[in-house]
Amino acid sequence: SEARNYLKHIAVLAFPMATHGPPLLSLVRRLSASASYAKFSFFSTKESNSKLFSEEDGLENIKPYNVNDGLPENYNFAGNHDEVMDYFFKATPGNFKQAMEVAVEEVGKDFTCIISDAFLWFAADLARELHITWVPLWTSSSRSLLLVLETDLVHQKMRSIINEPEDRTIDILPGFSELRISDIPKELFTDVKESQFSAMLCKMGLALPQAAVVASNSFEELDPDAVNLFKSRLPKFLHIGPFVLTSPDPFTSDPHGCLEWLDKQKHESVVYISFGSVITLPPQELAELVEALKECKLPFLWSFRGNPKEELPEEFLERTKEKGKVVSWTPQLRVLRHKAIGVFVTHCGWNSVLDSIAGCVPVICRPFFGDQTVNSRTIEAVWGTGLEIEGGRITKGGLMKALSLIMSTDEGNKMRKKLQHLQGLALDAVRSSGSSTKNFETLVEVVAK
Ligand code: U2F
Repeated sequence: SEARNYLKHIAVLAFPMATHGPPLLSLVRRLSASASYAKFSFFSTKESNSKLFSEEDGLENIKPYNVNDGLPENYNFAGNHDEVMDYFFKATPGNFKQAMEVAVEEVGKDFTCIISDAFLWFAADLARELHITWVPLWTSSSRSLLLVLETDLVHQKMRSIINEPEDRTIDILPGFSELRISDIPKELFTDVKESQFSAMLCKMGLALPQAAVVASNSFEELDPDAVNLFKSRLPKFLHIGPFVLTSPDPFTSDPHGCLEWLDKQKHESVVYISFGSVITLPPQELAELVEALKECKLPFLWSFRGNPKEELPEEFLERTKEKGKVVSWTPQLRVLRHKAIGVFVTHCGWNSVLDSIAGCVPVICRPFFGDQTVNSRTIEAVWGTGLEIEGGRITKGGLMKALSLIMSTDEGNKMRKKLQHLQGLALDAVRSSGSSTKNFETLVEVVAK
């Protein structure tokens, strides 16, 4: 296939951690289907590429290239994702540049465009040096990005209410009046010299206005206030999602037989628990969650990061083996679309939020970092599709209370109705004349230019 003459050669730069690669690859697959004249060279670390691509993919015009992950030789991963990220960022942009040269040589064509995860702000500089366009993809909510773009305003507002209680609301932008001090991502206040993540957000905020367009895995109708705010801040912001409705599900395999197990459970009876791809619960909260699951009568399915046999009490696993299933990974979207699921306990990672809308499953929110606190607040106070866990941390009492509100009162049904409404809006957005489809067509034009 290298012998083919491609009219365009597009570099795709992935952020290799958490669930950032899968949505970027979804976007690229979709683009490649409507741009067969283009070759897409996809750059990520070896580990990330090996999860994203398989031999059978048969993607003729998408080719993965590995970039150096920056880790010292024989590095032993002991659960510290921040450390891995620090090493990765130290290796950028040199690692990408090196691999990009290899791809240009192989394909025999210079790059005509760079698509990247928005986190990789330096792609703006690479594109400028090459005199080509930069198209970043934002993989989370519109609200969380607006707060990053308005970091100065956030700081100014916060200074004016210093020493006020954490649950004080803080009206930063029109339509954001429900936000409390505690919902503002703490990364916006961390010294950029001390945190790569904070430095990255800051640089990203400065770089994004240089993009030809910014794409996002959301849809306009989900958050009209945000759409309005973007008009003056990032006029070329294109909502082209949700990818759960536009693209094949990247996580379909079910080695632990979760779906078969769900088939045996009653309608809307199961509690599904997952805190995404990187978070492990602090020991105290793990213990409280275990106690709640022991006491409550509901069946549960738990996607557990780590080793359940080592980290969960044997007595708990033994006692709940009939009504509960603890596994290392589930086909989450399929799980949430299963009629047996009644509620989803989540960290509010953006992909999980979209999964919950696609499956119309009310959520109980336990956010941890970054965008998650804003997503959680939006779910409870704006969309009304879930509850925040009392006190911000999992306790037996707090969880039992939220579970019984959603599973045994009309609150759960009200949330499901609201979710059905949002799901309908999402389906409309991805129809042939829908907003996300139109925005995607604009994106194709930019990429093909
Ligand atoms: C980071 O998010 P995470 O990777 O921690 O979590 P999600 O955005 O919720 O994505 C998890 C994905 O993995 C899938 C699930 C989602 O697509 O369907 N999954 C699964 O298939 N099976 C499982 O057992 C568990 C998960 C970050 F932490 C967040 O704050 C950001 O919002 C997010 C996007 O930028 O990235």
